[in-house]
Amino acid sequence: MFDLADKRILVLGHRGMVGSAIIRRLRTTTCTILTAERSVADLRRQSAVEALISRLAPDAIILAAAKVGGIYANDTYPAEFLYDNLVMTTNVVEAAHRADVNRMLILGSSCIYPKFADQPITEDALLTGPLEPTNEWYAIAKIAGIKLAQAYRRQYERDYISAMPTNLYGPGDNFDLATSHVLPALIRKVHEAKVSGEESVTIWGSGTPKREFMHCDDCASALIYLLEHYSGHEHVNVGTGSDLSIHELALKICTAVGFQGEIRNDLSKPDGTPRKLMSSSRLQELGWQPAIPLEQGIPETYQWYLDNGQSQQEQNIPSRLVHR
Ligand code: GFB
Repeated sequence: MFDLADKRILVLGHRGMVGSAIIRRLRTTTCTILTAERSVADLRRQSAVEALISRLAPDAIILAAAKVGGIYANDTYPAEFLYDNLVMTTNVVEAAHRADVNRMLILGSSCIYPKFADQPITEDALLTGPLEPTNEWYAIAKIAGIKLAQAYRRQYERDYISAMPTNLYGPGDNFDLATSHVLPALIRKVHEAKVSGEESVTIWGSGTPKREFMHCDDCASALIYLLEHYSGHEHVNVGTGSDLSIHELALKICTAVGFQGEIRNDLSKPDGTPRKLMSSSRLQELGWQPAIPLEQGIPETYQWYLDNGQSQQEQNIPSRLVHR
């Protein structure tokens, strides 16, 4: 439906894990990839966003820029997670409309759904119950992204769509223990426990919550597929269709790292949502399937951490820590 050949595609958030994966995927096409450094355009400033989009005049925009983080960061910085994400999305959508950019893909998150939604979670579970308190701020901003796409589609006939990826991981992830998601955090913790000869590693919470994990390259592949093939009012879930408990994830990471110690639980830390397995049947019916299992993705991400993650820690790069 939307042929990428020779189109000008603006990727916002290209330095983050998902944005980088989107760039890798777009490089396999003949489109022209446009990006903007944060020093050139702070997406939280409307005039800067309007100037950027009218100057670049893209055919389509992928909005992958976001303030992201794990359960602790979401719970600790509610104002930033709400304000930054909300204002970036509203600025980009309005600026795109004003510049007559007719195609856009907005990224959201599986945390938009109610804390106790029926599993697997279908798209129509949106706004049917209370949100998980640790990430309701981020969730509200991401729900606003869905509604902005729908509102500009309805009032101005803009071909704007939104996609809701599940928990993502992969090369370029954030390994800072205070702000990261669970998978990179456990890679780092288990690696450090192994190197220092510890007898155990401690994971946050009970280990019983279940999560669905998707490699960022699978996510990028699905997102570009949607950009090419989907036009509609409804948002689309982007997941793998299977999940596992945090304890099971920790065991897989111990195997990949080669750590044989005990797994302990820090029950003072929150569990968050008990389960958020999404139904990705809408995406699969459109013709897309994931290709990277955890058994491949975890060792690959561990290798990336060994090659790059420790220097990321030393430099303490803020864009890696808080932007997708
Ligand atoms: O990945 P995570 O931080 O985010 O945590 P959410 C997932 C689960 O792993 C929680 C547990 O039950 C954590 O308590 N966990 C165990 C750990 N050990 C650790 C650890 O060392 N670090 C971390 N971070 N978790 C986020 C939302 O929720 O998911 C965001 O806050 C977003 O808004 C993102 O939606 C995808 O899956 O709970």
